[in-house]
Amino acid sequence: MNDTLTIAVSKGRIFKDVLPLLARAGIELRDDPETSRKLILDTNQEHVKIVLIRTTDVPTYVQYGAADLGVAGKDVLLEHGGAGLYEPLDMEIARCRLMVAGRPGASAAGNRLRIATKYVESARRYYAAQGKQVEIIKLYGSMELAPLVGLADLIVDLVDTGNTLKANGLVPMDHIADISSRLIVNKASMKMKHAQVQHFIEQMTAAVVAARG
Ligand code: PRT
Ligand code: MG
Repeated sequence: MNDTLTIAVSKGRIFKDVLPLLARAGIELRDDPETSRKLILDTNQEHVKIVLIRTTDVPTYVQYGAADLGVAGKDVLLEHGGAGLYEPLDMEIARCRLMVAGRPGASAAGNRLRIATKYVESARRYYAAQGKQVEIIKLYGSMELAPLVGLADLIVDLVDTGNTLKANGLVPMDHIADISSRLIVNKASMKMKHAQVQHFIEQMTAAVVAARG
């Protein structure tokens, strides 16, 4: 088991974008994740396995060495804090922007702005850097609803096309960060499995460059 590289990836948009990069490195899945209920997927390379987990859990698995490597959105990494992890490569996939949004002309209903978000740490840092006192309300999804029902004045959320905001009568306001998915590596694995990990990072780097076209 110890010469196996375990790579943590979440289902959804990251997985879809990671598959072609793995394929360029000659790594193909043995199981079809659409039909299989397995959480540990074999690949055509005996020593490479993929574990499928929730996107917010990816840094945690890698931090504790339950996976040697992982692919996680920068949004998730900013919330996690990065303890126990190296972040050697921008995979340049699942790109979007972390933004402040609200109803046009939104202002504080009370004496402090109320911000609804899943990205509590990023929001806290952003407003602290601006010297603004805000109240942050943690949500787990559907942030767009919060300003419509008076739960918050503004939201901090990911924006790609902007269609979700638009459909809910919201407008993008301030840009907080550009987001893409990053390759992350457990710090102990980087030492103990150095040759294998380094080889994988080099393969992924070449795949990312090739994908630029
Ligand atoms: O959905 P699930 O509970 O499984 O988890 P998840 O939502 O975290 O997974 P997934 O696959 O949706 O997102 C994984 C990662 O993709 C995120 O952590 C980001 O790094 C990245 N990513 C890139 C995005 C988007 N683009 C994105 N547009 N993640 C979410 N969105 C959502 C956004 O939150 C908003 O609801 O899409 C909506 C906005 O999209 P537009 O195109 O309407 O602007
Ligand atoms: Mg989602």
